[in-house]
Amino acid sequence: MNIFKQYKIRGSVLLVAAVFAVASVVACLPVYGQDHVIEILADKDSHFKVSGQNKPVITLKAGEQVLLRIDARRSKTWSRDGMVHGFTMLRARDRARVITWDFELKPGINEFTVAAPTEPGEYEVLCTVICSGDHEGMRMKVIVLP
Ligand SMILES: [Cu+2]
Repeated sequence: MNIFKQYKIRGSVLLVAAVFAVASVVACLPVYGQDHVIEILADKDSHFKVSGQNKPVITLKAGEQVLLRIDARRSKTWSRDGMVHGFTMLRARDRARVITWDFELKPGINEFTVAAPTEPGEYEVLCTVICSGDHEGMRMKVIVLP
C-alpha cells in the first residue's frame, strides 16, 4: 500500500515537472504575429534619429509588418494644425511615393502599423512639415531586404 502511494506521488511530481518543461519551451518560442517595433526620434533639431545608430537608417524585410513608434519633438516651426514633423517615404530610384507610408506627426509618441514595401531596395523617408531652416535635410534611409 505504501509503495503504491509513493508511486502516485512520484507520478504527480513528474507530471508537474513535465508541464513546467513544456511551458518554458513554449515561452521561449517567438510569438508569431508580433510586430517588429522600430523606434524613431523625429527630433527638435530637424533630424530623424534611430537609437543605437549614428546615421538614421532602418532595415526591413520585404513585406514584413512593422510598428513604427515615432517620438516627435517640436522644432522651430510647425503646421497650422499643430503637426510638428511629417514622415513620407519615397522609392529611391524614381522618387515614387509609397502611399501607405505617409504620416504627419503630432508632438509626443505617434504609432503606426505598416507593411514594408514588397519590392526590395533603397527608400528614403522625408519630413513633409516645414519644421525649421534645416527641414530639407530631415531624411532617413530605409533599406528593404528580400
Ligand atoms: Cu521635420
